[in-house]
Amino acid sequence: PRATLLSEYRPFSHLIDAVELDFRLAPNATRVRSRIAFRPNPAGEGGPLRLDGEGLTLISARIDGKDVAPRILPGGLVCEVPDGPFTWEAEVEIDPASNTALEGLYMSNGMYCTQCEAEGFRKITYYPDRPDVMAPFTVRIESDLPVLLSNGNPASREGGVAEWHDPHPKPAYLFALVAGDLVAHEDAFTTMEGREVALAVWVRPGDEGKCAYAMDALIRSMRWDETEYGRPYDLDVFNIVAVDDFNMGAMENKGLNIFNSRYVLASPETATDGDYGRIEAIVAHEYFHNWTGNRITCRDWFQLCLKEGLTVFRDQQFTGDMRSPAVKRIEDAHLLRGRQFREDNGPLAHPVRPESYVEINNFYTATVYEKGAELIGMLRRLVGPDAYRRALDLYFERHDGEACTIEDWLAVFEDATGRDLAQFKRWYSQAGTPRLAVETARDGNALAVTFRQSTPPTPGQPEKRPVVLPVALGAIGPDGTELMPTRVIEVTEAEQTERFDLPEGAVLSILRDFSAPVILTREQSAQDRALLLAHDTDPFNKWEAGRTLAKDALVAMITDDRAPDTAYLDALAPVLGDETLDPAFRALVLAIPSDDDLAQTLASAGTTPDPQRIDRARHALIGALAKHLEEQLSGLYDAMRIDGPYSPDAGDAGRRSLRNAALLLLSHRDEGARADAQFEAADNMTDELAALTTLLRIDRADESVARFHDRWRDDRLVIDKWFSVQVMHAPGPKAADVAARLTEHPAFDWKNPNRFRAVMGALGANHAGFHAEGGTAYDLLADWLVRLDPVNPQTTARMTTLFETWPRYDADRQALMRAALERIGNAPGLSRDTSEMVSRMLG
Ligand code: BAL
Ligand code: ZN
Repeated sequence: PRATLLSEYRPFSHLIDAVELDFRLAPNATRVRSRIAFRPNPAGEGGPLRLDGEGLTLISARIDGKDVAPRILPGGLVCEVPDGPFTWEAEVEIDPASNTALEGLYMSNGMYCTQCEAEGFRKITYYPDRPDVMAPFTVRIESDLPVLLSNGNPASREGGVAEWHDPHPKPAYLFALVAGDLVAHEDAFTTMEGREVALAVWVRPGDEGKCAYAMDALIRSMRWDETEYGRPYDLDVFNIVAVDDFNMGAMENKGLNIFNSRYVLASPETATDGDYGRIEAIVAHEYFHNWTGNRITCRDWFQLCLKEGLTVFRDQQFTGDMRSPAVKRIEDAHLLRGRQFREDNGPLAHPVRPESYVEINNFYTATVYEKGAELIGMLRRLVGPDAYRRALDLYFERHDGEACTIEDWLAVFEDATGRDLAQFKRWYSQAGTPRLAVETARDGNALAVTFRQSTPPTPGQPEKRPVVLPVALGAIGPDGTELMPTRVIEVTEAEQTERFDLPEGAVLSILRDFSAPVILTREQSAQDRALLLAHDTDPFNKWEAGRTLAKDALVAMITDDRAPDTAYLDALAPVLGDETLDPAFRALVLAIPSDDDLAQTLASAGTTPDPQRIDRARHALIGALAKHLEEQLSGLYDAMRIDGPYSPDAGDAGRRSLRNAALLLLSHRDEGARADAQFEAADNMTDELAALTTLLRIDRADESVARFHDRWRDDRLVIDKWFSVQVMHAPGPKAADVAARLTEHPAFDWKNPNRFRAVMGALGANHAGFHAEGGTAYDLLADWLVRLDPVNPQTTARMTTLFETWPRYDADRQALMRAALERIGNAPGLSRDTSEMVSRMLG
């Protein structure tokens, strides 16, 4: 199939003044009637009307009341139309019950629901399915199901017919419809403008007791967007619906957000602290899209980061405000390195604003989302918070109701601040992670710091130019006092030297708050790192110092068979014992870098990672840490215990995370005695699952695994966890067998994306298991992806990325991974989605 190119963008031939849709729902034969008021677009190029459509049976088509016979093509139709305004009417039939791809209108547990982003609306009716065509929608739904929902405000409800009207012009990808036997958890919100908004979270009967946290997160998001961005809500209702079968996390349809049920449903017994945190963040993310995505949308899908990068940045700010900004920043940087750096340093590297795609669903990536958010964060750091807010106000004022580009976004910043952003714009077009090497030279108290930036080549981009790097730095004295508070240097050249007046012994703390998404390389002694771990005033770099010490120790163990570095073990003790530090932060300091993280670190330093050696070294370090700190860990385990009812708040969650990090280490000393006891006594899923995971990690979990299943067999979201942890924490050589055995379990419903990911995603995440000798895990994953592709191309394509790291490994593993990819690539009738991914990975 032909690629779509950014350079070929042309406005659509027509504008739309109004859309009316009429649905008569039936599982295998839903009728959709459309009535669309078109008029010529003065900016368009004329010509016939071309509408997108896929898998539709056209029953009739009329223009201004007269039958017409459009030419049906693969992917749409073409019809001659009058020169002036006209009304298009069509009726089509579709088959939601057979729609396993979960795009367009489909069914999940007897309920009808939709997913239209990016190009699912064309599976519902013929339409210009592109984000720059915006229109107000009126929707009529006929069905005997009790709850009938669509976008906008309810207009009428009589018997089995409901009508909805959305006054805000929107692109088709924000259309949504839900019909089902659902129950609501209701609340209300009064906006800063005095609008009364009825709020509801709709779920399957039996789940209504698990909606309170999502509702609470929604209300806090609505308030936060008013106070922080001045953005009120703009309809009389806001509905959230939870769906079990869903490809993504959630979807921001106007006034009717549809969520994967795992990001809505929570109770203390069934959801972990991590689940609560993700629910809060995703509810906020989808709500924030109302302004950044819906009212101001994207001109074309190349501009996806315009709404996603900005909205991720906003949800990160929100979580930081609700919880701890320091902990949130560390978690986000960690996620960026784990997912986005991995993508950016492999065959799937692409710019934050790609310039070509075959299937746009393949570009909902960590680069577009998370690196896209980093670009917003850098802009804010460069212009300052006040100018950032002025620029955002101008953005909303200038572009409300429009479909925009990155050029529009940057122009707002240039106009609001007077800054020239021409060089900054390279961040949007240049793929790859910049390396920033730092060297220092001293002359008395004058410290010259030289920064050298370079970005390695990425597919299709052999040459790279310097980008703008805001580098936040400070300095700590040998006695631990701060000698230089944080200042931001703008590194714009390939090589640039800055001078500081700092006495002998001062230790620089560079890239504070992870101020730019780069790989920092710098020679620094273990002693200086330990000083920063003990005394840095910047929480990110304090954590980073410990992390770098851990990585250095591990790399020495992996490559030179060294013993664990006691300097690292000694440096940890005072931080763990510092009661002025947030327990959540201390838990992060105690976390050992993951296998994948180490593999990436080794690969970017030019060493081929050996998964078995990495796994052994990591285990050895954990054992050494547990032995060295046993008494302190045992004290922490007891001290962090919470008596009293479970609360998902950040304070309690932090205590649990430190306690459970200690539990994991202590299991190497007590043979799992504490974990066994905790597994039996836990009154919340965080502690129960942490205990089970700990037992799995020391390979003593058989009984607990069975008991967990018996306890939770009727809770689908908990059973997803049961599948996942067994594979994720299986000893490397056993992981593929465990996964294969679980795919034969009667509850392995492989057509459900959550369940499929619970097993296959976990296999990919078990580094030693996925890369175990012989390639059994590669083959198992490939077999399942070949099977899933005809059923659900989007999820299949997404999961092929588990192979994206193949170039890192030794020749044998490379050959096995490539062979697995080739086998997927050669599957007869392979989807466009998966075939694009495979060919990009094989190069
Ligand atoms: N727009 C797709 C889901 C999300 O990013 O919110
Ligand atoms: Zn989003």
